[in-house]
Amino acid sequence: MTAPLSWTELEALTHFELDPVNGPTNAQARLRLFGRPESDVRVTLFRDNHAWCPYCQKVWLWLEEKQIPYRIEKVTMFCYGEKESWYKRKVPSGMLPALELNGHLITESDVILLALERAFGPLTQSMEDPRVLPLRRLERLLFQAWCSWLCYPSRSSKQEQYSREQFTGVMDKVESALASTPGSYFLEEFGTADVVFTPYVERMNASLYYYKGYSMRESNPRFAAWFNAMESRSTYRGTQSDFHTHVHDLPPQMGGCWENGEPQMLINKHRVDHGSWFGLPDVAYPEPENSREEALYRVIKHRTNIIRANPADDTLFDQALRCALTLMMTGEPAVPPAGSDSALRYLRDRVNVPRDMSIYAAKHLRQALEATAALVGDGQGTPIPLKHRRDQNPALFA
Ligand SMILES: N[C@@H](CCC(=O)N[C@@H](CS)C(=O)NCC(=O)O)C(=O)O
Repeated sequence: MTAPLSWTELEALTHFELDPVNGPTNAQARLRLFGRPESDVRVTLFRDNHAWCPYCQKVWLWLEEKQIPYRIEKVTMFCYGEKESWYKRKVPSGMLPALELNGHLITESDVILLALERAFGPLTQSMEDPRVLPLRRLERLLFQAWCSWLCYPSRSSKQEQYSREQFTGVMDKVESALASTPGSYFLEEFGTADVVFTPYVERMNASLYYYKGYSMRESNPRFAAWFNAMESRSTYRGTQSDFHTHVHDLPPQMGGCWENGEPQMLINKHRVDHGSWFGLPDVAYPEPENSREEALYRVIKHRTNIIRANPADDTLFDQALRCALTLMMTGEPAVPPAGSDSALRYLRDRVNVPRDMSIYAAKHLRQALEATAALVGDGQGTPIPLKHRRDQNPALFA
């Protein structure tokens, strides 16, 4: 056992650097230039603070793929806190995403993509291409089958089985669509159809694993190959979330997610909530070498707010957090103060991907927080609320 490193000693252990403006896709940027001058910016994307909204992810990914210079304005979603009044004046419904193109405001993600296509050309294929239209319809069909299974309680195991078969039936159609062209993407080349599918299949993969014990990525080989191909793109990696973030973000947004209580579901749920987070089918690309350094860098940057937002005493949690970071960086366990187990697990449950850090960085941080907490007890943090996520209110981090 070792003593926890000081913040200064920890700072010396990270050389993580990322240029948010011209570097790879990232959730922290407020401006993206792709090496162009700021005077080239004609677009502002209004998206949610938590990089959670699936419709925002669709537009975000499109802009990143096309390398269109743009500004980002972040807005709070209703279930996380107070909607900014400047945004309500602009978009009275408060809905996201919205986009300003040459000063004109556009809402509705598909309308936004059509306007962007008109201004900058399509992303390989147009949204209205005759090969893309049936794929867009298939995506909505899969979405409906997913909602019917996930968001309504089953009154019997027969009904549960029916909902599952409805979903896997549509999934078979997705497999056939993917198999009908050479390569891993929906059409011959990566393009609009892949962007349209991305946000919700990422959420389906997470939620069905956790609430239904069904591993979409492991049960569908063409879909798995498509997911791997998406993960070969740094654009997608920059927007990609993890299982833990999704399964706890979804219930307030979807009006509830229903567990089926089956043995595999219970195993999966325990794994997503308590670890180990490595090896989960939320990611398959090899881990970048600097993921621990990234996690450390992000925690150091926001440590004052992280400590303030934690329900535990600041001095106690400061020390406990340094113990976890010491373990993460040196492999040496450092015993945290008695009573800090629930505070460490509170943070373990509130790391948000990709808002705070990328997927592997978050796995390391969750793992170190859990292992350090386990040295002093099995106390859990305040439960994650199901009806809202005001525990993640961005105002706490202003
Ligand atoms: N049809 C819309 C749907 C957009 C939508 O449902 N946005 C949700 C977030 S996923 C929203 O902004 N809700 C308001 C809020 O949560 O603050 C689109 O495609 O843009």
